[in-house]
Amino acid sequence: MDKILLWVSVLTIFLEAFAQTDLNEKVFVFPRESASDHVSLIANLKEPLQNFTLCLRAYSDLTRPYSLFSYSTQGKDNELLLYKEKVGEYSLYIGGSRVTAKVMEKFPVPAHICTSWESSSGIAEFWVNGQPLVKKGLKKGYSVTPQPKIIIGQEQDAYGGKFDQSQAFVGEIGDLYMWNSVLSQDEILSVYEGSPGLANILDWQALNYELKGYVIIKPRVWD
Ligand SMILES: *[C@@H]1O[C@H](CO)[C@@H](O)[C@H](O)[C@H]1NC(C)=O
Ligand SMILES: [Ca+2]
Repeated sequence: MDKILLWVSVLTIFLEAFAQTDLNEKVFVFPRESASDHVSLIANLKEPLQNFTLCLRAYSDLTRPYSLFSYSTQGKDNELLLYKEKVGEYSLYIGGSRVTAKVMEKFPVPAHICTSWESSSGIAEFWVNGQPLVKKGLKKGYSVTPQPKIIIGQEQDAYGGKFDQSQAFVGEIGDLYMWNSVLSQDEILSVYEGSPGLANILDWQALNYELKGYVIIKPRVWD
């Protein structure tokens, strides 16, 4: 019995390793509005998070609000959420609280977005196309709960579900990376220029994901 369990866990580790895909130069296309199409990202996150940086590229011609990155945990649906309120306005939720920052933005153009948060100061940063937005602060001293469901394309109002079509993403998303540290300005600029290095939570070049519904992988033809 123990031997069987051992083989099952070896096989699981093996399959998880194989499930990692290099999506360099590719995007997830969310081609229609729905309350179901999404991508589930699998991250190995077992410890509470005190610091993180999240970066991605997004191209959408939506003018209504939408979710860019939805991280929920048991009983905490807005544990970590990157949300676009409207053209030129981004929000970050941590532990259910929210900060918003504004930027001059053309529309519709692709954007490279990074956001970071540091528990010890509560400082949240946004970077859009390598430009820093005004720093804000929230949830000083908090730790982001681990064991998340991470979903791209929909906004979770429950652990892994309860999507709302009016918050769904329609467009293309690529180059998604997440680190368990706050990146410096130089590091953010390297990521923006396409040299992210190794990302230890989520790495677009070794991504473990599941496509659900109408989501298509295509080459990225913009930057
Ligand atoms: C988070 O960042 C602070 C510095 O801002 C550092 O002191 C602390 O050790 C970091 N925590 C972890 C778990 O890396
Ligand atoms: Ca929510």
